[in-house]
Amino acid sequence: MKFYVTTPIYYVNDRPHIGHVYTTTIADIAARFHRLCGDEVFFLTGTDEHAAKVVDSAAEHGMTPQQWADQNAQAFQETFAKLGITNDDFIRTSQPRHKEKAQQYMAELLKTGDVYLGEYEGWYDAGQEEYLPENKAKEYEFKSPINGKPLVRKREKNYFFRLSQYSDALLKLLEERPGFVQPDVRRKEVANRIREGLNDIPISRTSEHNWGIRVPGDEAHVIYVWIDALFNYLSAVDNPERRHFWPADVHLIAKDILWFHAVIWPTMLMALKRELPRQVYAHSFWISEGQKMSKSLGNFVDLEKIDRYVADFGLDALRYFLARHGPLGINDSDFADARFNDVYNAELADKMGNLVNRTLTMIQRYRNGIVPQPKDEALRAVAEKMVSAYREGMGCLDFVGALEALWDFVVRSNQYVEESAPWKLAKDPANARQLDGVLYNLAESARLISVLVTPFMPTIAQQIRTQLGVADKLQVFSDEIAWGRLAAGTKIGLVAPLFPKRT
Ligand code: ME8
Repeated sequence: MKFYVTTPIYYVNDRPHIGHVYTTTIADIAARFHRLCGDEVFFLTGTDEHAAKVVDSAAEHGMTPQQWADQNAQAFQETFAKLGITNDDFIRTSQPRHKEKAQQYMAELLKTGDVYLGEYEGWYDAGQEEYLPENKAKEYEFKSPINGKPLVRKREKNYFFRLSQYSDALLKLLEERPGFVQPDVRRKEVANRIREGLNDIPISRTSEHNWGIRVPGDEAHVIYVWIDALFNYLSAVDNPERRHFWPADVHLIAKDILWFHAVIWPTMLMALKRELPRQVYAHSFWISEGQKMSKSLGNFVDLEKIDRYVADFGLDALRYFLARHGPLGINDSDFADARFNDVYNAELADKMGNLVNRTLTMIQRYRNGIVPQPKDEALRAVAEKMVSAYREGMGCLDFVGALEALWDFVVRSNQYVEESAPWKLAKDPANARQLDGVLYNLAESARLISVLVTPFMPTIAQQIRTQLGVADKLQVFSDEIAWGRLAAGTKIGLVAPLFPKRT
């Protein structure tokens, strides 16, 4: 099976922050899981570079827009590399390979009869590069719902796309394929807004700055930056080697840009007669220390702060925190320092770290570091039930559910240690076989945990495997999850705490 996952392409004007890191990390976890399952994965991220504000910022910094974009795109690439993100490609909309394809799609659109030249006047949110419908503009008191800056009344001659003709097709799509927009609440929001009526939308802008992709055959216009940006998902794989990846399996985004992905993008693809992506998944937002992140409040989780967390707790702990306590689903999440600390200590150090550490320490102490023979399969049924819940969660981006199932199993295994009290069994040689069986079950649990945490905490997973003496490369997921795979007689490695306690 193939699996094609994308993140938004980020505005090159911003510095990367926790929001960008979050979506990209979630996509990375999905990509790693599918690779583990043996799927052929294509994981795409990148930068959106033709926004008008790039021209302004570049000028402020005494650079050309391209120089400014190059510098900032590099910051994103370096950040993702540093954070161990395994994207297969990084697309930049200023790259010739993208520009060429975008022009080709635009030329195709111009021929469809769905596009006409018209004039538009409306309320424009310059920060978001989008027009707001009259009623929305009013609702937000003519200020940007995103950055609070006043909307601008603007009039432009543009190429328009007949979005208004697509209401029925879109509503049918949402009804027939409920998985197309997830979570359900978001799909319903989109459907309700479609029912309020769709206006035709501009897909070009007058090219004031010579920054953007020209509309083929019309020097006066560039492709509207949002249309240019959406094209990236297709342009990146629109070549003989990658064509089989289309349609994308999931476009991972946050709720702020759902309209573009759930309404505009599929209608573009319908007009272009291309297959639609299988899913658009819109997660919610990180806030920070209980409030909306804002530079002026000083609660922005920026790169420097992210670096500090990685230095203090390790990259894998950050990934775990993002996946387990982040805004997948419909609720916003709070990135709070105290919460991070608690999660690290309670869930990582006390539960998982402790289970693995005490298991290996006992094998060291009571069995000279050799994994003993199995006796019974006391944990097998719970393990199998957990694996199936984990699998289900991983398959539908319910990473919180998958991790909950896994952590329940960790808790159950810790209880099993208490109940079977190996330290008591060790006192009487008559219990030797019993003790063997308990230690084997625990070691096998640790192995299984190492497999299942791999997409979330690849380094920790490898550390567990090295300590357990099974450091060789993971085989395919379906084999690895079979209970009893750990060979008796395995010599364990050096034992060390996975998550040293923090205060
Ligand atoms: O919108 N919490 O780019 P962008 C969680 N270029 N995720 C967040 C977040 C937060 N507080 N803030 C940002 C654009 N994000 C366009 C996209 S795609 C064809 C073009 C993440 O740089 C989240 O994924 O503003 C959100 O959708 C994205 O960053 C917006 O990134």
